[in-house]
Amino acid sequence: MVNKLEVAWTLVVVGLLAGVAAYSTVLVYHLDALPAHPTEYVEVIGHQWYWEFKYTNGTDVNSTYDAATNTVSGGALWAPPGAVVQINVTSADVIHSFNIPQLGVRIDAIPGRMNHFAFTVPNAAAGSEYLIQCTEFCGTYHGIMRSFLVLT
Ligand SMILES: [Cu+2]
Repeated sequence: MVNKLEVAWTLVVVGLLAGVAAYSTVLVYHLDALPAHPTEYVEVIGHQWYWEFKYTNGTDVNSTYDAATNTVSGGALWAPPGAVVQINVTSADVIHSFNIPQLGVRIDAIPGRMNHFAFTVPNAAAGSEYLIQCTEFCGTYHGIMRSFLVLT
């Protein structure tokens, strides 16, 4: 004989799980949504072991990190405060991961694939720097595969 209480608590759990599944599905689509009109598009290309940034105005820089001085040469990811930046991320060799920890930006750089992510640059003073670090082990110099987001 079926206990009515068992049926009730089973239906309550099924209802809760269905609600969580529906909410999660909607949330995932919202998290993936890109802004209709970003301030800037930047193509980010991972290389062993540096980042390349291609801007829509034709500027193309290889950003190389110097661990001794904690500086980058060649260029950086430049953006004005408050800008909405869409990054289109790929790799020229192995899998990397483009990460700006302070801003919660993290997207994989995969050869042969273009991944998209958008974020809002903080309203901080011009010259402020945010560390960019590769977070996918990609070989010998993975640890110094760094750059900076620099506010212009
Ligand atoms: Cu890497």
